[in-house]
Amino acid sequence: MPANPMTLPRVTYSNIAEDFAAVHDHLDVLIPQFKAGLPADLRPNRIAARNDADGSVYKAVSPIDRDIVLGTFVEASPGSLDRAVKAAQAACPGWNALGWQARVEHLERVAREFERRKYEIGVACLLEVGKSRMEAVGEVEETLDLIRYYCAEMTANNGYARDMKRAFPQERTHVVLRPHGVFGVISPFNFPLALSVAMITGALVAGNCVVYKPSPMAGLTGHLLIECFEAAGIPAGVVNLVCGGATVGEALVNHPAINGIAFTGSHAVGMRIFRSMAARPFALPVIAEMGGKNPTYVTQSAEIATAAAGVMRSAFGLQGQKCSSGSKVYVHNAVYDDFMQALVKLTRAIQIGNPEGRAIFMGPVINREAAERFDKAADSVRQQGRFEIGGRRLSGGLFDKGYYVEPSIAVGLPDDHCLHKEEQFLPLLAVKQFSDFESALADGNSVLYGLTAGIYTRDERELRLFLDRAEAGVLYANRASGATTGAWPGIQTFCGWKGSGVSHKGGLGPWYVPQFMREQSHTIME
Ligand code: UN1
Repeated sequence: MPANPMTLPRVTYSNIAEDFAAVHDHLDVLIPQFKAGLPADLRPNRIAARNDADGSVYKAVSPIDRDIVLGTFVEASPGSLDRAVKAAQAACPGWNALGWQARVEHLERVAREFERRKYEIGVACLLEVGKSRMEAVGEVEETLDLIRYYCAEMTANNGYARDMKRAFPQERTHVVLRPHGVFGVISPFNFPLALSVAMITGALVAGNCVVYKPSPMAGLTGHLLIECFEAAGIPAGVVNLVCGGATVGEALVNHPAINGIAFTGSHAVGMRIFRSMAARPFALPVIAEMGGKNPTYVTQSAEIATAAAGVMRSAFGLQGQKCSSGSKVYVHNAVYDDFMQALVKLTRAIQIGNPEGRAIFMGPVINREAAERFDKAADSVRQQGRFEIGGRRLSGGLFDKGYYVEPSIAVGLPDDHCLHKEEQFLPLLAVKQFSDFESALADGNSVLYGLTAGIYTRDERELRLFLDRAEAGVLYANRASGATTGAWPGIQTFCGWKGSGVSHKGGLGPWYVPQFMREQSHTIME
């Protein structure tokens, strides 16, 4: 008798030592079932809970194997986008008038619907992004916790309303955070569930309505998410789905009736959005998380096995396609040989292949463009340094049907090499040796980004220096499950400093939801 999926152990990114055999058994049954049921017919956009097929049609295939067709989607036409914004605008007064308690109840129903379908949606994510089983199921659990955490924050803060002091006995003042109106939500392919739902939930629970544009590589999960919102009875128009690429995204950002944008993606696109929103007659909120070049420091006092495990998992988990990926490691001279030996051993043991399989840790990179970026970066490593391991694309069999690359560790690169300075979003790790920890920290800070950073040390002074000086919003010490990855709602917060964010408040944390609101003070003479 198959296990009840609701009683299976929860996968997070960090409980790696648990026994997930029962989860795997369930997925063994579910994956072929889901693939067999993938609809070949068109998935139109959803505007005010109705189909809208206006626009050009495109077919999406799995990065695992181009023969797996995920579905046929519609790149929203300008008219369709306009209808979506207007539908959201029309739904705003009613959604806001419900009050925050009713909105929380609605979103808790969404969470229950999502929970009911979580493994199916996790499988969709695995097929659509090429995530390993554990990354995909971890992401559905993270998504669930995100909805519940933001609802709990709304409740704990009494809807962000409070009474203020009285200047006179007959004068009372009340302060309240109120929604802006219509938020455009633009999300990336790499965490199509968690990042979409985080931004949508933040906007909705605060009382805004949403026009949601998933990544063009993530229309399937985008549709499944919207199904959950609709099945949970979210009123029509409160959340609308428009698929498409940069053209649709730009039209959304530039639509005159938009009141704010929540975006997760590249620094270049995030800053373009930020600047175009600032060019409006008055400033509108942009909540953006924009990638990272996340360093890890392995000091002389590090526990080597833990450090190697954490660095390997953060560099190569999800094929290095996380904004939290650890793509640069600074290793003290005295432990360099031991650390590299341990890291290369773990890297060599990584199983790459079809992530439908139980033991696969790395699947494909997302598309041809990513594979070509890999080739270009690898060529430049071979010219200016060398690979300790990896550096090649894989070919033969399934590898010819998707874009599979080796987990790769580069050494001996010049300081200004792109692997030291720029986000690659690929399984490429650059290693640097150091003798002076303070200089290494300064070097690790000398990048555009400031998202996550990690350290392995048993020295209190080094730990203190790291916590005081690392210029990033998410810091980890001595973690085997991930040197720089694996933040969880309500546990870590996820705040991009410098080029990694614009609002300086983090996702997953207590100051996220208020960013979707504006303050109003009510003073009334009695
Ligand atoms: C991302 O890295 O793109 O902390 C989003 C983590 C996950 C994912 C964050 N919560 O690794």
